[in-house]
Amino acid sequence: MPGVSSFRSKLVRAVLGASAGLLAAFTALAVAELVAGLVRPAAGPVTVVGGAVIDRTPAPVKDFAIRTFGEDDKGVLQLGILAVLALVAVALGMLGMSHRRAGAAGVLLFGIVGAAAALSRPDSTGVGDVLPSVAGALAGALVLYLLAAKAVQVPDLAGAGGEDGVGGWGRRGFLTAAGVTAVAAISAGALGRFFTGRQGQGAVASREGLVLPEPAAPAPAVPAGVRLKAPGITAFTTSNSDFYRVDTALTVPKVDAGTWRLRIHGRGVTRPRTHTLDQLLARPLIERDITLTCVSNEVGGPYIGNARWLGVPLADLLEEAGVLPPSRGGRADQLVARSVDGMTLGSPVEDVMDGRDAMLAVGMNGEPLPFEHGFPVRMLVPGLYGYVSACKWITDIELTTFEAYDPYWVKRKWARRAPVKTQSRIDTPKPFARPASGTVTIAGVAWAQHRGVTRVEIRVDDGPWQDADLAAQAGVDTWRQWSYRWNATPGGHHITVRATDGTGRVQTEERTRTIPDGASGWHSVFVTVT
Ligand SMILES: Nc1nc2c(c(=O)[nH]1)N[C@H]1C(S)=C(S)[C@@H](COP(=O)(O)O)O[C@H]1N2
Ligand SMILES: [Mo]
Repeated sequence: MPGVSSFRSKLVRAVLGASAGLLAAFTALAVAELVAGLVRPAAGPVTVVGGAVIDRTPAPVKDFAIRTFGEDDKGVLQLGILAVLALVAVALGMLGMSHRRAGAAGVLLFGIVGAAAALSRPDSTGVGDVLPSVAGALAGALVLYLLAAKAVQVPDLAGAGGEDGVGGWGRRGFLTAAGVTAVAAISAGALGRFFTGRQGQGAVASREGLVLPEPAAPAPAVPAGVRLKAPGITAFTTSNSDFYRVDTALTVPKVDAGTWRLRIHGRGVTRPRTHTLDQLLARPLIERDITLTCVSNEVGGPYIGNARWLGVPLADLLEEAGVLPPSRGGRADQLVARSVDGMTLGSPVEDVMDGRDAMLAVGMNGEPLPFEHGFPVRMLVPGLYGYVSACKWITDIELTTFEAYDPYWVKRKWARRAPVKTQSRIDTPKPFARPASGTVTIAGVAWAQHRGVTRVEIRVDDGPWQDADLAAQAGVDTWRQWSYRWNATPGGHHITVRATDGTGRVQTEERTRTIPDGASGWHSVFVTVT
């Protein structure tokens, strides 16, 4: 039956080719991981390709990813990269069955893509970044070449029939080669992970050993009544583990506090300086409750948190360096903060130096910053969205102008300047809840950082706006809880909220998208009272 046997041989060929391709790709990744672990943990293959993809993703798509996958967006991206890689590997493996050299060359080509991605990353330091991809690709190409050579000796392909003789050896030859490759690749990958982990341990130890000094200026006592008792309302202080996280880092930078440095330089800096962490900690520290918000937060969204931060007043450091704000004749209007992973964020020098509590934070809710939130030092400027102020893993501050330099997100069409827009959110009842009729507590938070919230109003359906009860105001830089006792009647109802900020301006009804400078509009939820 020639038809059956040729189908069988096609199937065997496909399976062998796919296996060879996948093993080659796996080996390439494992070897790259090993070399990255030895020379540069931040240049792991999936990390650099993922990073390059993130850099090139148009802002609306990135925004969509954050919205759809939330804080899982990076896991989804990594899975996506691995899936694409697997498909290409299968294709190259099949190609390798008939054209061994072409298959191997394809793997090498992929290595070049990885190397190019590594070089294009903003934190690239040159040749050390391409080594992992190049070494991985060489190993992968070699594996594909050798496995394809073994595979064609497998009986169903070599035409030796099902007899045991040569055919059995051919099959065993492929399986042995594949097994040895798999074990070697797994070992290389594990060793790479081990080296990467060991380098992170220095950073972990430096964080565990860090004792935060007492603040010279403790946070003002939080007035009684800042926290309302409404069930379901967002806590006034967000715990570190609940605090939202938004950044482009595929692997969280693990910075060793002992070797960390912050350089301050640029336009109008008459006394440029590089600070160590100990030098910063020896200065008088301030402690403040500050609410941080992401510009990608939709109306009613979760990307906001309020923590008690401990840090060095940034304006003082800048004054010492000779910097003047534009209003006092300074020549730089933009402060560009740069992180260890090459992210750049630009803030108005005027805002940083106008007396607000702009700081280089070292503590968050009584602990050293968690790695995810910027250990050892991050910047905060109350009143500005995170992407124009809150640089995590900061290592460099350059004074420049808005004219001269566009930071990362501005290059991607987000606004140069982005003060936080006045917003309010209904935390309870939840959308489509079915509360019983009678008294229903509507409650939530409102924020207008650095202007403060002075009024919150609730409207049910098309009824009149009614004043909500406000919690005490901790300060103009924090959000404010509110609640409203609603006499709920059976049926479907739309509940809408709006806030007024400290300048007397009512939150606008006009709906805008998050890009370019933050979402606006009123939050409303629909509930069915039973
Ligand atoms: N190094 C670095 N800092 C960064 C970012 C980043 O991607 N990289 N993202 C910024 C954005 S967009 C926001 S909203 C805040 C979020 O801070 P959090 O993750 O601690 O909540 O960090 C800012 N600082
Ligand atoms: Mo953000």
